[in-house]
Amino acid sequence: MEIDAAREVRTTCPYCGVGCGVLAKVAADGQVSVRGDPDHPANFGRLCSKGSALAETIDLDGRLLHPEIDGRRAGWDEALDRVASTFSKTIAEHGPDSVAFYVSGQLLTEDYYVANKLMKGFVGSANIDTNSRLCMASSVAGHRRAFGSDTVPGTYEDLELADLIVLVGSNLAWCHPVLYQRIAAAREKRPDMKVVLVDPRRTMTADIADMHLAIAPDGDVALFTGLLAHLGQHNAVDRGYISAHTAGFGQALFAASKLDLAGVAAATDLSEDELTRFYSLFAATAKTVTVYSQGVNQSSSGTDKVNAVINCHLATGRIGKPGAGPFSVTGQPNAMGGREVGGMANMLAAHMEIENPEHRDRLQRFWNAPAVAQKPGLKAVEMFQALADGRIKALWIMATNPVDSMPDADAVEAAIKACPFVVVSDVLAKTDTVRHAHVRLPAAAWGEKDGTVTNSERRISRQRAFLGLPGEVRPDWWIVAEVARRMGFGAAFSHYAPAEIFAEHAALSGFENDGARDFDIGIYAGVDSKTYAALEPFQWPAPSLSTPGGVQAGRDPSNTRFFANGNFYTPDGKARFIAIRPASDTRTNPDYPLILNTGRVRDHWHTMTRTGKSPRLSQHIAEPFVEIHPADAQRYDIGDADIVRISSPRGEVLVRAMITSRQRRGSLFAPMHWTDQFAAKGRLDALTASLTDPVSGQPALKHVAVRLEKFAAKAFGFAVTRRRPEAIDADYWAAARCRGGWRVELAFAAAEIDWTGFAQSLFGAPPETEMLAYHDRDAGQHRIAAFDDKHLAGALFVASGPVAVSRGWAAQQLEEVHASQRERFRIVAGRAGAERPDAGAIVCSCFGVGVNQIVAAVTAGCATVDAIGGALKAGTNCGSCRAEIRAIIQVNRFQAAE
Ligand SMILES: Nc1nc2c(c(=O)[nH]1)N[C@H]1C(S)=C(S)[C@@H](COP(=O)(O)OP(=O)(O)OC[C@H]3O[C@@H](n4cnc5c(=O)[nH]c(N)nc54)[C@H](O)[C@@H]3O)O[C@H]1N2
Ligand SMILES: Nc1nc2c(c(=O)[nH]1)N[C@H]1C(S)=C(S)[C@@H](COP(=O)(O)OP(=O)(O)OC[C@H]3O[C@@H](n4cnc5c(=O)[nH]c(N)nc54)[C@H](O)[C@@H]3O)O[C@H]1N2
Ligand code: SF4
Ligand SMILES: [Mo]
Repeated sequence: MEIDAAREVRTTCPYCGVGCGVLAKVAADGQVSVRGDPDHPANFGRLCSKGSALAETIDLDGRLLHPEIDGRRAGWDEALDRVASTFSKTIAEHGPDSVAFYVSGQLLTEDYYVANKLMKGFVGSANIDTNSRLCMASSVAGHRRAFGSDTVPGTYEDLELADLIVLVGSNLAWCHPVLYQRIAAAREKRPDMKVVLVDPRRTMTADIADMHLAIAPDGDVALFTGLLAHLGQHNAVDRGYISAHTAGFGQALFAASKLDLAGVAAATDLSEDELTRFYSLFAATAKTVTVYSQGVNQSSSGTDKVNAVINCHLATGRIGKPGAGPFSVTGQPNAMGGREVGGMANMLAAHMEIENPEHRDRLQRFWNAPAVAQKPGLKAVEMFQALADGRIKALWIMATNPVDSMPDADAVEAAIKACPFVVVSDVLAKTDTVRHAHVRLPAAAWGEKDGTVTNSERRISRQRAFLGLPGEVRPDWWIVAEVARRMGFGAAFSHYAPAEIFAEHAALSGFENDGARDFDIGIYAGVDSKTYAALEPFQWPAPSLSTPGGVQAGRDPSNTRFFANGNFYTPDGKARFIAIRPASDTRTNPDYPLILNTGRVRDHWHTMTRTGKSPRLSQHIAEPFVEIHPADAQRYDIGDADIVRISSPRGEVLVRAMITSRQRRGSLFAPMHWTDQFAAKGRLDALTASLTDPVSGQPALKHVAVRLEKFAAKAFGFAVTRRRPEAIDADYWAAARCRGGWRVELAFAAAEIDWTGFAQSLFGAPPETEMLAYHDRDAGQHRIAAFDDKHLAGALFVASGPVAVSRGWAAQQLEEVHASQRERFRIVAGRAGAERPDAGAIVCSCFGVGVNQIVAAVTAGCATVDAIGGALKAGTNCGSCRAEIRAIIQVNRFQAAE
């Protein structure tokens, strides 16, 4: 492909479901730069910290550039033949349900469409499921129960038009930062706008909340059934909407009335006063949007939570109207696109239903398919169980890392290892999953591939290539189509390119769609490559104007919201209330007395395969940690920065303790990001259970019973090293990129160690390397530095407690010239870096401003986020850190006043 170096290419961010437009440019020297697309309707030019750092994540370091079979390099022909012949043979011997695909919301729609078509139309099994099962399944199931279709009714604009935003189980400030910023900006213009946050812990999102309801884990069903009862009791429902457009209100209200306010208070651990204030606010505010995410979906009652929320919006008629509606925000860049193509095991393409014989028949005719799947396939958790017990004999994993992200991950890893044939398509050569693949297929990465993604508001945007394909990498759609061709399905998979696949997908959405299916982009059925190349972001529905769906009764074609006037996708066109009764749920027991909640941090993405490459993003939080309430810390004799072991019946992790009253008592929170590539024992999903929601099959990743204990470390260490360390011989370690190399946190159960030998191996330093050392054995203090000529190859600092050396200073030494022996000695001298103030943990990734610098500026009189920006520039670029800066100002001004 021809890439025009001087031009800015309009593409879309590959991280979260906000789906921000990005302008990417390759300079003459090959340097890539990115900025927000001012014309994209998701972000209007904004980017968060992850989006801003995209250019740091696209180097070829660690990339898988050639196909491999059993660990040796192979040609494409051989690799594709091996995949096709093994799948064909397995299907011939054991039937179509003996094979499976496990795919991802990070595939582009075109990739996803082809993979789903191969499995559900040509292999004849529905054993294709996706990491969206861990992410969006409960929302999908809740939508389908209520609306008869998987429809997100609203748009981003509603967040700006609302008078009340209720955020449920969503850490928007860190996980959908640009939406958070849009809300923050709207709130500045209209200070009357209210925000309520429902989250067991006080996250950074609480910064814009007028009310934070620190709900008991999984108290949400009780909270929202209580709200429905309150709306009924206080005559705050929309009788007209209920009778014209819904069914089942009476039963739902009856079920809700079983729990009185005291019962709700007990189930949610909120006071009756808090509940009444929230309920009254909701009842009184017509323009209310309820935004929800993984605190809702990833639960054993996830689908009920979704319907409990939707019930309240149906009861008040607040749906599909400007500034009003339930709003499930999607996680991955193409979670929504995956749902459109039917990437889940219980759906067909184009929002058709696998249980519906007419839909199966329609798909069969459209694809001219030999074997349309007749029944739902295995959902993710079931799929890996079937792998473990040998029912699945060949598995193809694309664009996801289940050894790190599936619940009960050690068992998942064992199942993958035991499977006779595992294919992984990935962009990296080494991940915890790729290492177990028999065949490794090198996929094109962001910046190299072309296609479309759909964001949380149903907006379809192009991802466009601005880099050539390195090595032998190929786009995912090409890889799947080539395998399909070699399995004998050539006619249906040849002459493909992204534009043609998109046109086919659009045509299917409009095929025999008389308005009975919500997903319809039939207007693009005939799209050619030129139009596709220039495609502007658009929202669905976008039916062909010649179909009845194009002028569907009751829907204004210029309005892309759904359901303001009913017209639900149920047989009678009415939405369904779901009668829900909250169930009590005690998971803890004397052996595992604490509840572990899991999720995300601001600057890392999932299993860190991309954000882990960026020094900027790796400095915000550089190691795995667990948030512990001070009372629990005291109970288990844990001090701040201690190393702790968290265990469940399935596995254990070692992480750093972070003691904070933002956490609920009895609960812990730890991030999901760390893997074997970045830490000794940080794979959090080794702890989680395969317990799933009975309707959606989504695992309860936010509520796991665990035990906590201090890891008896005798020695702690911190190191910087220019080379990436290999095989670190320490009980605890966590490695993170910094500008000159790597920084490593360490802890050891033994105090007597040959520290010089350890340092040498950690730095990967040849024996002739000059080593300077300082040892104080009585105090347990050791400092060792290695130089090759004037440059620091590595420095190790060991102490009997958590090491106090300035991380920023130490990392910087890797980039400096140490010309004289005196300068080299300074690294191991008494107070390393003491003359340079430690910036502290990095808060502002864009300008590298640390917490200590911000505290100093607050002490010097800066009282607002803007004042800090003026003094230090922090928070003035992407703005993702503004909530944290505000929190630092609040705490420190409060302390100064004490
Ligand atoms: N920085 C960053 N952003 C991301 C991602 C990332 O990896 N990093 N991933 C993307 C993806 S795929 C997704 S799915 C989204 C996820 O986005 P979010 O859902 O916002 O993120 P999480 O941190 O998983 O969980 C959200 C919150 O749910 C809370 N919670 C836990 N249990 C409960 C409960 O019982 N009730 C309620 N009400 N809340 C509860 C947690 O305390 C947590 O703060 O983020 C997307 N954006
Ligand atoms: N405990 C706990 N576990 C969780 C969650 C949680 O909150 N708590 N959240 C869950 C959720 S919501 C999600 S979405 C999952 C995410 O979990 P995963 O999907 O496992 O995480 P990623 O790191 O995004 O994995 C993407 C993989 O695809 C590769 N890749 C990137 N681009 C491409 C491409 O274009 N083509 C191909 N073929 N490969 C590519 C990357 O290198 C990486 O290996 O984790 C789930 N697991
Ligand atoms: S909010 Fe950030 S991560 Fe999400 S799409 Fe926008 S720039 Fe990317
Ligand atoms: Mo997700």
